[in-house]
Amino acid sequence: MQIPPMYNSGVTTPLYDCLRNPDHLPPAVINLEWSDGDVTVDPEVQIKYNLAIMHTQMITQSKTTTDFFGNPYRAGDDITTLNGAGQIEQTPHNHVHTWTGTVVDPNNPIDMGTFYAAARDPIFFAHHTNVDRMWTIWLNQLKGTNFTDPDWLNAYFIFYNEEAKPVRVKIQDCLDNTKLGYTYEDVPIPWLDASAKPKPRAKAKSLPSAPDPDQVFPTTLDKPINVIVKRPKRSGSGSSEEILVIEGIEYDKGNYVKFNVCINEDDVNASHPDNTEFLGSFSNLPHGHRMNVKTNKRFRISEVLEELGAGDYDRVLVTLVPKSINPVKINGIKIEFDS
Ligand SMILES: [Cu+2]
Repeated sequence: MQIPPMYNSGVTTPLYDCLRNPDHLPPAVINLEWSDGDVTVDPEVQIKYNLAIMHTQMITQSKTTTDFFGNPYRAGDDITTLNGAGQIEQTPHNHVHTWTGTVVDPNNPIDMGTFYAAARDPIFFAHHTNVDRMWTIWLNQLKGTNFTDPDWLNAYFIFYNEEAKPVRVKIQDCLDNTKLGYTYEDVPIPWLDASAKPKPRAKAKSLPSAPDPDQVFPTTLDKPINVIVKRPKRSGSGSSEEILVIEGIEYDKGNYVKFNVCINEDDVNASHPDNTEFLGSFSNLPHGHRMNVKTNKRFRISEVLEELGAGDYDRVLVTLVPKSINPVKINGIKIEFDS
């Protein structure tokens, strides 16, 4: 879980890029939930966290096609309202970018740490190939399915072919890597069984007091916020899962933004990605241009609450922990059933 040596042999290799965070060169182990200012932990501990993060993102939080890919974004939609990104697009994808290419000032990231310049670093292509490999694992081993919506299948991008001629490539032409002439090496997947575990506690205790979301939001997230959120009543024999929705997250997409989200956690300073209480994070990889945008972030929580021994609680404690200094406004938090 380090930058491979072939990318790091100084100026003797074209795969080297001097615009990487010098603190993150080998032997540093990547932090797949990296926030600017995180303290470094022992390599074995970081690897344990990373495996739990992968399990959470690829399995616990990626049950449906929309979980994995994100919500539809169609031609003509308002470009300032983002409907919600896919799970692995945020974590680990965004954090591999920022971990590799953010130095000192998260608002002035270099190469990998910023959207417009990421592909100047040759390691970008290895990173994105690995995201593609995760997609293949999710389809073939975890039995995920692609969208069948024609708007998605027929969406296209312009690339240049080997004769430097522009060609139109549709998404539906890229869905089977074997037809594109490549497969991924069949290697063990160490995160398949690495699920996060509840923190050891004497017994489930009652939740600490905290305000309702209506008393807190909208607000700027400049310090940790606790709210107690009511769970919706289940009608009939419905079995759809509960989704925690962080609503109306407003920020400037030119900025680095990150906050973590915990559930039924009474000590967020001691909450780590291998704890079930650590749900995950919201993050924005800085773009080259500025624009105020608004989006939502969704987390599956039914299984999480069962694991925490809180399956029959009628409310949950949700904590948002800012991990960046740029302004982020939150408009609400609610729990709804998966539709
Ligand atoms: Cu990327």
